[in-house]
Amino acid sequence: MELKTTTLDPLINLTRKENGNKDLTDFANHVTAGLSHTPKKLSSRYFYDGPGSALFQQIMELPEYYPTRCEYEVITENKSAIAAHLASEGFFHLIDLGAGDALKTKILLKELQERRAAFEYLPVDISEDAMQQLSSSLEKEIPGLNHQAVVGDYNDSLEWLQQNKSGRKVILFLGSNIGNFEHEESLGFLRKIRSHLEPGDSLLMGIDLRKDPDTILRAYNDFAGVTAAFNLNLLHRINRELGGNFDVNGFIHYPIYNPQEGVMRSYLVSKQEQDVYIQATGRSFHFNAWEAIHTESSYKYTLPQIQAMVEASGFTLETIFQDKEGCFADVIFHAV
Ligand code: AVI
Repeated sequence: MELKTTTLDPLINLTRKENGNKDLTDFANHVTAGLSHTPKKLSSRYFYDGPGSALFQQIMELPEYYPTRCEYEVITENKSAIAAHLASEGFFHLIDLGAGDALKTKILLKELQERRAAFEYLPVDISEDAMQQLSSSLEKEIPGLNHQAVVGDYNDSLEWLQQNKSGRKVILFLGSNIGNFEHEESLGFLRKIRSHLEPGDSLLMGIDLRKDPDTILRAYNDFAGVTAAFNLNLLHRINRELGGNFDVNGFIHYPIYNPQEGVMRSYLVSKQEQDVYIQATGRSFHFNAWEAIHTESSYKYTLPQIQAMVEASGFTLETIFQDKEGCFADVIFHAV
């Protein structure tokens, strides 16, 4: 097969500056709604500003954070079978949702390139820094790779891809990012992905599996306190971007795993009664002593749950790849 050699703009930014004020207004509205809600809540979507993304990189290197290592093993051990599946039907667009540093995807990219597969790599991420770094690292590490990075949220990027890229598509959704959606949202999101695909297109999704609750809890409560800093950064971000006066030391990171629901929930708990003023919202918010803000859910799945969720979204299961210990699964689905 021949490699496609079109010259592409290396980076497309769908979040350009003119959206800056809208993004800030959305953030301020989200904070007003979440801190007025009983019980208080904020979305983990807002974890990933510059400092938050850097902290997440550190989390992925922690000894306690097993998902990255387990998925790395799944992809390394099965790269040949996965690449054979992806490249079985000629040219395709490989769309990597939430690509970040693409550490695991690069294993597949190298394998695909060795097989001289015909494809174009389209990493998508909300962080422009991450996409710029990824573009330059791809040029050094995988010369000749046909790629174009897209900066944007999942929805805008899927729309852009539908309008600008025709032909077979394979979506990668690695790193158990699906776990950060509540169950109903994950169904809605997978249906949205499906609506941007044609029958015969594929989805390769990485999902963290249920396991010893202590192992899970440790992964979100690491000894070095990096996950605590990651969670607390949300309050720093509100201070920086919305003119908040959170005393961040007045809050603690508190993660707890529910083994019946298979969900890790993280909270920020106020150590004392306090009021916080946030300029961009024009309001103060009251916290009772030990009142908590729910900031993140990380769902862990069983294999039957994964199959049911994805089949309910218009896909059929093709193959499940797992690491030796059964910690993590990467699953290929076909759009029907
Ligand atoms: C991005 N996401 C899949 C991570 C997770 O495991 O839920 C985010 C994270 N939160 C705390 N540690 C890592």
